[in-house]
Amino acid sequence: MAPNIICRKSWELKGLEETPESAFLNRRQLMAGFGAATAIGAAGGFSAGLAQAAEDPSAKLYPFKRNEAFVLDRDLTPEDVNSTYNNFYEFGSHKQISKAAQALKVRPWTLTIDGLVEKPMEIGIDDLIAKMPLEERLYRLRCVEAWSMTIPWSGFSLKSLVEFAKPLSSAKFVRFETFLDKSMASGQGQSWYPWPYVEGLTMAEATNDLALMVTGAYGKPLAKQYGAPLRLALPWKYGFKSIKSIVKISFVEEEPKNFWQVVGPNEYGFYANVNPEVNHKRWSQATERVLHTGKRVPTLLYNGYGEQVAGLYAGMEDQKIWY
Ligand SMILES: Nc1nc2c(c(=O)[nH]1)N[C@H]1C(S)=C(S)[C@@H](COP(=O)(O)O)O[C@H]1N2
Ligand SMILES: [Mo]
Repeated sequence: MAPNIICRKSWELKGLEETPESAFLNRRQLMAGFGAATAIGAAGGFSAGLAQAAEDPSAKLYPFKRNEAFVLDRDLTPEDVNSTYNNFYEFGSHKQISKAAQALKVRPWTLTIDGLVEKPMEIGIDDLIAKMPLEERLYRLRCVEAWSMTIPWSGFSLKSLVEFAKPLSSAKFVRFETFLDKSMASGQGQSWYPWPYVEGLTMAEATNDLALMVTGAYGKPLAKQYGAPLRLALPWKYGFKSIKSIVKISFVEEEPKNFWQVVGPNEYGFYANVNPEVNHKRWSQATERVLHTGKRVPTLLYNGYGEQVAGLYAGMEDQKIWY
């Protein structure tokens, strides 16, 4: 096992409290980030962004029909809790970014599909939505910082988008990229981060039924702070894999380096599957704080989705697949 994976029991760990993804940053960077956090945090509105849905041209398509195959063991996180506690570093390295995120311009929005595909293309978000099989699913989200939510997402399977893209057999991975525009997203002015945000999946992961491309939540188009107009939801992986505000999907041969791997090379691996037995360097992953109750509950292997995804990792137990 890699030296950074420590398997001490949770009660031996000092810092059970969650720490932001950015906690490894050096003091100078933290101080700079702090100034911005205070300024934006003070302006954060309680229900910022919830009204925006009405102006969205795709609003008339909602709500999507719920896929009853996805059931939860806990209540949904209320919308006002979810919409005011977000990780979206493009708009600040703290949770109160909902107000700042309203600067995100979600139309026109073009998705580029390129790399190892039959024919690279660009497609407008509304044209794409019109071609995809739309559904609603209730999913958990487990952040690596040890808090969790439960969310009614609207969208379509990533599998259906992969089929639409017609990748070549030489494609081994899918690479996702977020927009890049620091005039719109002040966080992208923080030069120590490797913008734009990038994520990746193996082809097998991308075509697993659980991988969801998200266009909406709570029965309407995505509020901007959730990563409008197109994000991923990968409920068996830590939240940072669920990349927001996607502008490009590339089919590639090599394993993409994701944002957090570049920022903290000894911390965040490519797979980042939820595993309560593999502690983070500075805190336990054995339990999670349910955001809307404040209660700690046990974290489950693959965040409870083992039945659907464990097969993807058969034979990989000895590899460093979590971190
Ligand atoms: N582009 C981008 N995508 C991102 C992030 C980000 O900072 N930028 N944060 C990630 C993290 S750490 C988490 S936990 C989830 C949070 O999603 P939510 O704010 O909708 O709960 O988004 C993920 N996707
Ligand atoms: Mo996260």
